[in-house]
Amino acid sequence: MAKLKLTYFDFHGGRGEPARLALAIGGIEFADERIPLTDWPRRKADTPFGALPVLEVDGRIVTQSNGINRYLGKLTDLYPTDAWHAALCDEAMDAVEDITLKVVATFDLPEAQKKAARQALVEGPLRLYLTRLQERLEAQGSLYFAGNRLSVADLKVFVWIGHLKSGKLDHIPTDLPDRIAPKLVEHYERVKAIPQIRAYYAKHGISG
Ligand SMILES: N[C@@H](CCC(=O)N[C@@H](CS)C(=O)NCC(=O)O)C(=O)O
Repeated sequence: MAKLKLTYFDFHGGRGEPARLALAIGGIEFADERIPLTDWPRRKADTPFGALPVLEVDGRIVTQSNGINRYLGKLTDLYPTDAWHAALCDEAMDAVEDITLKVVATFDLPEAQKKAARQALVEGPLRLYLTRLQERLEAQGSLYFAGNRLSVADLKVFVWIGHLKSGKLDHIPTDLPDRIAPKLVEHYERVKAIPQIRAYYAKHGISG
């Protein structure tokens, strides 16, 4: 087995979290490097695109979270082998990327503008992505996004719904997913109940 090191920020969630969860589910050992935000300005220039996550495989590095998810999904049997199911898996992951970019664009706005921008997101894009992702899940039988079994797409959507529900995003009501996309919340709870995921968060001191 290749020697793996995953570098991401020292918080739970974000673009590095699905990769951590895939490795935990697959029971694959890896160096779990978590960079404090205070160290980031010093480390940023050492990364290929000035961003994280970065995956190191036997000394070689690769970036781009969804590509990393696919690579690790192949190592952990969490990426569909069927081409159509793989396309569905990619669709869900890329949709989460699209909406994430819209939310991230509000992070550094002055408070009044941030409030207005996030209220507009709640009424527009967030509502749309929640609705449409729920429809895509339902079209696959409501349990998983691709191939009727767990894949890295489920992990990516799980992390996104967790972020929306976390209360860390001011002006985005934490019950938005429950109101707009209850099937995605059921999916979130289903993924959260996976024994390796429970064990992973328990190991990191996160309960519930
Ligand atoms: N397209 C890249 C985006 C990576 C990205 O923007 N990562 C954020 C954290 S989620 C980051 O490193 N931000 C710090 C910065 O841009 O300085 C990916 O999917 O990996």
